Amino acid sequence: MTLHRLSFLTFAVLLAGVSHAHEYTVKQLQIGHPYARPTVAHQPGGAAYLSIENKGSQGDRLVGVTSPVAKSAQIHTMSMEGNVMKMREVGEIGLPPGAKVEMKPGNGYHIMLMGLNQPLKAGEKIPLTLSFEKAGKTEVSVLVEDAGKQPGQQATPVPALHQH
Ligand SMILES: [Cu+2]
Repeated sequence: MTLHRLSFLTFAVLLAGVSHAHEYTVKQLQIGHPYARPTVAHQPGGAAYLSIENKGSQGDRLVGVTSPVAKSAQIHTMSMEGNVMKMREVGEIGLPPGAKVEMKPGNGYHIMLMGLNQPLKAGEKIPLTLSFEKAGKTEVSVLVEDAGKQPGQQATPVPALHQH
């Protein structure tokens, strides 16, 4: 009976893990809905997005990202300079207590996947490891989502506009 109960609980926890909430908690950090945009064949890079909220009283920093699907991953920021959208590598994102960073296509931070081993296809999940200065490393699952499914958002203009 104990075993039965345990396996039911495990199942329930697994279900919760794959439901639409798609959230992760690492110490005091809450990571929400990691997703990426599909890429076309021969497109050298893709972008991934997620939110990070620091619910604790101690500051932290996102200091690195890696993924087995890409040769390297970088933290980028994107902003308008005049009429030109420019991206640059920032290396880290500061997370003071109470901070909430929301990555999204078209503005602000994103995670750049450079040198993709294969195109990112809608519906797939790719692993991404986030390294935090204090909370340490954690792996999240990034869902590849079609931009068309979210009205009001346009396809990400990557990596044609990249300026390194
Ligand atoms: Cu970028």
